[in-house]
Amino acid sequence: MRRDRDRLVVVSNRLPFVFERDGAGRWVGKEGAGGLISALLPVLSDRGGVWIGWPGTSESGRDLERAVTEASRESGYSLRAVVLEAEEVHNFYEGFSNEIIWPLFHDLQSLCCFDPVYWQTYQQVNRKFAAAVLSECGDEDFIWVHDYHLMSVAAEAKAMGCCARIGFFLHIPFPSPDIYMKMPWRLPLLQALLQYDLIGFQTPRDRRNFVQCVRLLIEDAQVHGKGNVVTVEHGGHAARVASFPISIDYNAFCRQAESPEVRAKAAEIRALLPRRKLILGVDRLDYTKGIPHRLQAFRNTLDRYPQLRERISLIQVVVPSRVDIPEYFDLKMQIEQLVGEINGRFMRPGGWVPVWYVYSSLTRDDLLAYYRAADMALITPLKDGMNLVAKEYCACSEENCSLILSEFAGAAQQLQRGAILVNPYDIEGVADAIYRAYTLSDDARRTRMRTMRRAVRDYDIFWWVDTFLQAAIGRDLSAFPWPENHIAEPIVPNVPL
Ligand code: GDG
Repeated sequence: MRRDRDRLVVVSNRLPFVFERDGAGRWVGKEGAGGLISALLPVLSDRGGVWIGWPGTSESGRDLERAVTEASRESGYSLRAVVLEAEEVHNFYEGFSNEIIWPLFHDLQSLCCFDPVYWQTYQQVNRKFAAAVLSECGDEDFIWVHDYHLMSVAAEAKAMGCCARIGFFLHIPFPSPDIYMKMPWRLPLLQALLQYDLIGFQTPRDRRNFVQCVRLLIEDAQVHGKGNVVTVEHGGHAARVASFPISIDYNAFCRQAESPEVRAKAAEIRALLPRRKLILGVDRLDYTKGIPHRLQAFRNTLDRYPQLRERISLIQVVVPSRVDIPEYFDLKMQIEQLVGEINGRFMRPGGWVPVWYVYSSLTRDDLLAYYRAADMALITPLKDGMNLVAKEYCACSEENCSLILSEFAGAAQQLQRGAILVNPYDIEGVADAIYRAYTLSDDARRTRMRTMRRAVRDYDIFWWVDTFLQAAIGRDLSAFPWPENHIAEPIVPNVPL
């Protein structure tokens, strides 16, 4: 279908609405609240646009179609649902996406299940998304595909005759060649990615890993340029490759954190846990987040720094996710066993509880109240594309607070001059970092937090959207204001200020 304006067509695995049945059994859609949605909304309403994605259920029918149409009307942009059969959801989403790409790209290859059926279904489902793209957009539109579920959409769409420009952003890390090589379908997947016109990664490390894989696997690929933006030519097609660190709506987070509701809730938390420093961890239940390692590090702090007993408490929020899958259920058991063990060993009856464990998803106000109440955040994923919780903490906390951050989170690249960087596998190193954050002077904490806030404020989610779209239209980005530290490599842990 041809249109007369160059609209933005966003493609992601899930639509930005959650569809659920109401009390009367009718489907209703509720708009999600993520940063990506709020950043893309102005562009979608200004240029006009479509969001293509799976509605999150393998049921179909008139009532669901009606709910999608109503959601479109409410949102101000069109929604196009891609219907998936239950078996497709199993093999494409749970299988290829979450049992292969998710663990492999987070360097956890031993958790991968390389079932050939998963790959076949992945291609089939990517073809379905490509068909939806083709029927929705014209040659002048720009198509922006998101994340690891949809790496083959451009290849499939171009094979069907699509001439529009297509960009892709990978929200998770891209692994080093040693790890990527384990993928049985490493070559066709890389070739498919190169069909995009623009390929965006979170960090220079991810971009460099990708380019190294291309050089190793595709002999005749030509790589031009240096610095953050390079061009890969292969088979008569040129793909631009760059890194664009995603961020948050900094001002919106600051505003909400200052609201009377959030302040009151934060005061309540502090009143419940008085006379100690509060350390906060907030993670979705996932094996990449390093929650057991973190609890072991906290236990190690209490062991090796007994003077901190009764002076610190860890608030660990775990947001439920995929507990029907054995690995996730086992992880939950492991976390709860460690929490029980630490509390059983160190707790003072009627008094101090070392670990406050919250297994629940939170309202935005409650989440921000934890950010505001905590004296330090302990964010130690084993690997993470970016980690927005780290940036949100910087926007919402008081100024004299500290961030202890895994050097394997994408956010470490930008926050390295303010955060205390740690190797999450190094239990004693993380324990020492907790002690260091505890003993840091007020001045040092403020200076570090100000540095991090500037980095998050100056390169927020709107900068991210704008820069990606500028790159997509071929703008010369060499003079672009890239974040400080974004080009410099490698990360130098704990640079003194
Ligand atoms: C991918 C990449 C990359 C969490 N719990 C609650 C809640 N949250 C919100 C946080 C934050 C978001 O969810 C989680 O942010 P992550 O950065 O961990 O991202 P994911 O969406 O899981 O994953 C990641 C990201 O994409 C963006 O590119 O950073 O590396 O894996 O915004 O605030 N929000 C509320 N209640 C909760 O309980 N309201």
